[in-house]
Amino acid sequence: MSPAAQASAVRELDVAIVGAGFAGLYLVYLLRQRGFKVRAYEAGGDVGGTWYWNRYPGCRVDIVSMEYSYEFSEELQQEWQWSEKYATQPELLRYAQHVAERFDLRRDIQFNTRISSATFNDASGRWLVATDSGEQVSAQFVILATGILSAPNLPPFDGLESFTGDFYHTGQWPHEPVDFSGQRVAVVGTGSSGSQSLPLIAAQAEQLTVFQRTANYVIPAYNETLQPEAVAAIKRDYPQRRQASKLFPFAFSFETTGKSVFEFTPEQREQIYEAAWARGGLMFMGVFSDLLLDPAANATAQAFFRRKLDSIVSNPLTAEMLTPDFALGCKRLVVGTDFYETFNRPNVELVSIKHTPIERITPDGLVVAGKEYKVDAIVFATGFDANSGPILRMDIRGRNGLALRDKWSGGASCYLGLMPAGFPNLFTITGPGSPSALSNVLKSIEQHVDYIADCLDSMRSNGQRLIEADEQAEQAWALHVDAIAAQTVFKSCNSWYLGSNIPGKPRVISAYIGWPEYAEELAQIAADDYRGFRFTAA
Ligand code: N01
Repeated sequence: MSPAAQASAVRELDVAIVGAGFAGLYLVYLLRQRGFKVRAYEAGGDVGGTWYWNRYPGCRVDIVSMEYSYEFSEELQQEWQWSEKYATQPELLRYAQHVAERFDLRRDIQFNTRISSATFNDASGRWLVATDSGEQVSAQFVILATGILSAPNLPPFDGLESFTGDFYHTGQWPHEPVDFSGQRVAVVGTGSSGSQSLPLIAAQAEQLTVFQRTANYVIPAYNETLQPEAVAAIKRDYPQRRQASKLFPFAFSFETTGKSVFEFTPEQREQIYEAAWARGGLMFMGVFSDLLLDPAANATAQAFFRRKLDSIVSNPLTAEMLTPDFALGCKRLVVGTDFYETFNRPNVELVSIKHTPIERITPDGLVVAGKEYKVDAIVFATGFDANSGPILRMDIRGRNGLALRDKWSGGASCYLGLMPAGFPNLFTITGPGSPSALSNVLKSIEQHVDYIADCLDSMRSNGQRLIEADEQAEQAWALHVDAIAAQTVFKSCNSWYLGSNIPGKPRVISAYIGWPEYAEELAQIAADDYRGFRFTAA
């Protein structure tokens, strides 16, 4: 076939997968093993997703690596050696690359290829998927393994194009190391990316100015090198430990009293908080059973946090500025190292932009409240258009040409977080309305991929061609997801969980707070002949 004919030929697949991060890799592995003809399309130059793009200094995972890793292969989990409690981005990327090589996945992944559209053909019951280079793919199923945090958000700051220095977004970091030595650097944003990177930037740069809109809760990671004996102990009964971890809310293990704050005296509470602080990590917010449910309980954690912050930050005014003014846990806690200590350095300045936003960017720096801060480089740690963001950057059209953008104009919704009604045979992995970011996402990925693979198997053996979510089932699920969130602190502030970090985005909770019941419910739905889905025979 000539190159031109080759380019215009339509590739036929059983399953087109969008993305080759941790979800896409496991999809390629499992669906290929089950005999489906699959191909993954990946915008990046290699596997790894989040861990391919986010290469900023200090980038690492906030769930312990022995749990934030695949369990689908006992050989893999036995042979892979994590070196630290919380792996760094380079190690996580090497892990993804190892998985791709070990299971020979790359031959079914097309890199440097962005999917621009996917259109369902009502007559043929197949999807036509188009790449940014004009290639066309016909597939029975499309699975969006696009990740939760893969569409970087760079706010349209006035004058950015005039800036004469270098600027970076943490989620699109260069592949070569960036050297800030001798430079005046600005970091905009103090979520996980900003908070993880700024201690390292401060240690290198001549001057660091941090522009903070909302102070966040930063809990120490107390990262450490993993000891071989401790790793061996875990690996001795890894499968049982994995099972036990998945019975915890959020799908990873943590220490908790399992009781209300108010079952303890103030002195006992203080000791428990101290111990939780000394352990560090995300699940500080799980040390009492009601911290995420009861504002009064949460207030005790906030007060403890404020005392800690005051004891670390030497300038009281800076400590005041760094104090969050919302419920602990509402925005994702930041797991950091030396974050507060960094503000005691003489070369670090904190500028609050809470009431006086960045006015504009000039050739030499940033202007806030009429004052110009001159810098040589700007790091935008301004987050992501999460969850539905990467999905809606594609033009996806379902039954009768319905655009997903229109369907989701009031907020994203999928039945069980798996499939939007009106879009037959289109699945999402960790999609809107599934536990996604409010779980150990590696476990959520494996659960979704296993579930979808079983569903496709069942359709094949039952001679079914199409699966689609029932509109009413989807609406009922969305109400349920929202009702659960309304009982927690998660709707009490603005966060990317709600989409409220993106101007104009509908304020809808994107994650289902309900692991492990979620996995049990999905298993029951499958046992009830996939209740809430409709099938069409071949
Ligand atoms: O993004 P964020 P992130 N002007 O949205 C500010 C995961 N992650 O990349 O809070 C000025 O949390 C914004 O201010 P505000 C993790 O799940 C994990 O840091 O909207 N400022 C905020 O301070 C995490 O939660 C790790 O008022 C603006 C910051 O930018 C998620 O990714 C590491 C602004 C954005 O914070 C996202 O984290 C990194 C504007 N116009 C990321 N717009 C681990 O540790 C936004 N901001 C595993």
